[in-house]
Amino acid sequence: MVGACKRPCAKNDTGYHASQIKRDLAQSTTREVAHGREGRVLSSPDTNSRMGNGLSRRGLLLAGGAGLMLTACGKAGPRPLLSADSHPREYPTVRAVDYMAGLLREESGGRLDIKIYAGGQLGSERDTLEITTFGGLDLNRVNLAPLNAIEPLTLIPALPFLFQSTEHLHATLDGEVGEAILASLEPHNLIGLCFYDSGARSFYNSRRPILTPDDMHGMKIRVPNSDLYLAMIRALGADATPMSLGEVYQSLVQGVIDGAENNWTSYESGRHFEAAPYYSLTRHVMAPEVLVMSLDRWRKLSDDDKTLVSSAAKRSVIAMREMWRERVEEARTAILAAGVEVNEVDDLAAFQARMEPVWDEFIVSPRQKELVELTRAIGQNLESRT
Ligand code: GTR
Repeated sequence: MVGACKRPCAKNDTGYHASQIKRDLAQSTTREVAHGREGRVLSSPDTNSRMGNGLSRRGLLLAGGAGLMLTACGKAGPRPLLSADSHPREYPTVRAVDYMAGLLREESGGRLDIKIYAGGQLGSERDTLEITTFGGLDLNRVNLAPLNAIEPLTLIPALPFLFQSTEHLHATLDGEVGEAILASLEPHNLIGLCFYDSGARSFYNSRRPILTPDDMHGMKIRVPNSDLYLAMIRALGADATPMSLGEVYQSLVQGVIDGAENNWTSYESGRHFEAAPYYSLTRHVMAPEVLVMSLDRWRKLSDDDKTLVSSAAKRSVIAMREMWRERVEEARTAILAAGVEVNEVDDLAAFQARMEPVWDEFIVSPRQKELVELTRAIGQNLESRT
């Protein structure tokens, strides 16, 4: 994987060299860039921000443009689908895409494969999504949060206290609502392949256990780059600070923020618990992860290969749910063993009441309302059966 270097070259903790990443991406096809056609992109103040390894997003896009020229000259051979993930190699989302790669290799006789850049080495989820919409990356596993800014239907599963259980979440995502959300990504140059579990998000901080919304008053809480998350935290009386996942640990250590919110697994995997040892189980959001493909790359697949890719993605969901359950248990055990003060929150209704206005603020279109109603009906149906 790592190319031979004559002089010291930039290498990050996941073992990839900048030069290797450039080579991989130079083989990717970015028709939009080469033709100067700009699809709708995610707004970002740092349009040319530098990623790990000293690469800029613009540099990556240009590298992709060079790849198109190689393809046009007929010199580029088959290459794996390039995929990004903000989590490290052993995280269930990365393992799920790896599992999908195994299915593709087997079922295509080695013609189709996936190469995963894990650990956020290609930049934040917002950065990699932008690259994917241009076709500079083929696949991208992200949370729904960074998609909130471009597609209003993705806000639905991130509504506070929408899902009553994992069963409710699965029944929703595996049916009409999930299909509608995945399909809504196509006008944004993305094919939604599948959803992965992400558990429930709860608050953690460096100051004190949170039992009531008032305990959060004035706390600086990191949120993903999504207006919905900003609104939820502000509704609780805290000070919301948007930043990418990769910046959270350092910001906690330096006291730039007091806390954040996430599931057991991210809290443990990012070592956030070391700097923020109070974890209060509000379980306020159950927004899933999503695996997307660039529309440009998708269109270049034959019909048979499209079927192989969709089917492998769907089957990776089943494997991922198992991996997820196990990994959550491991994370919980590690966190408790580290002496983190974990508390249940008895008065969840107080949090729910404060956050409820964001439903009306963000669910405004008839289609959003219809899908929210469907989601609630699924929950009621499940409840009446128990
Ligand atoms: C995690 C999720 C990541 C990222 C992260 C965050 O739960 O798996 O994709 O969205 O949360 O808070 O940024």
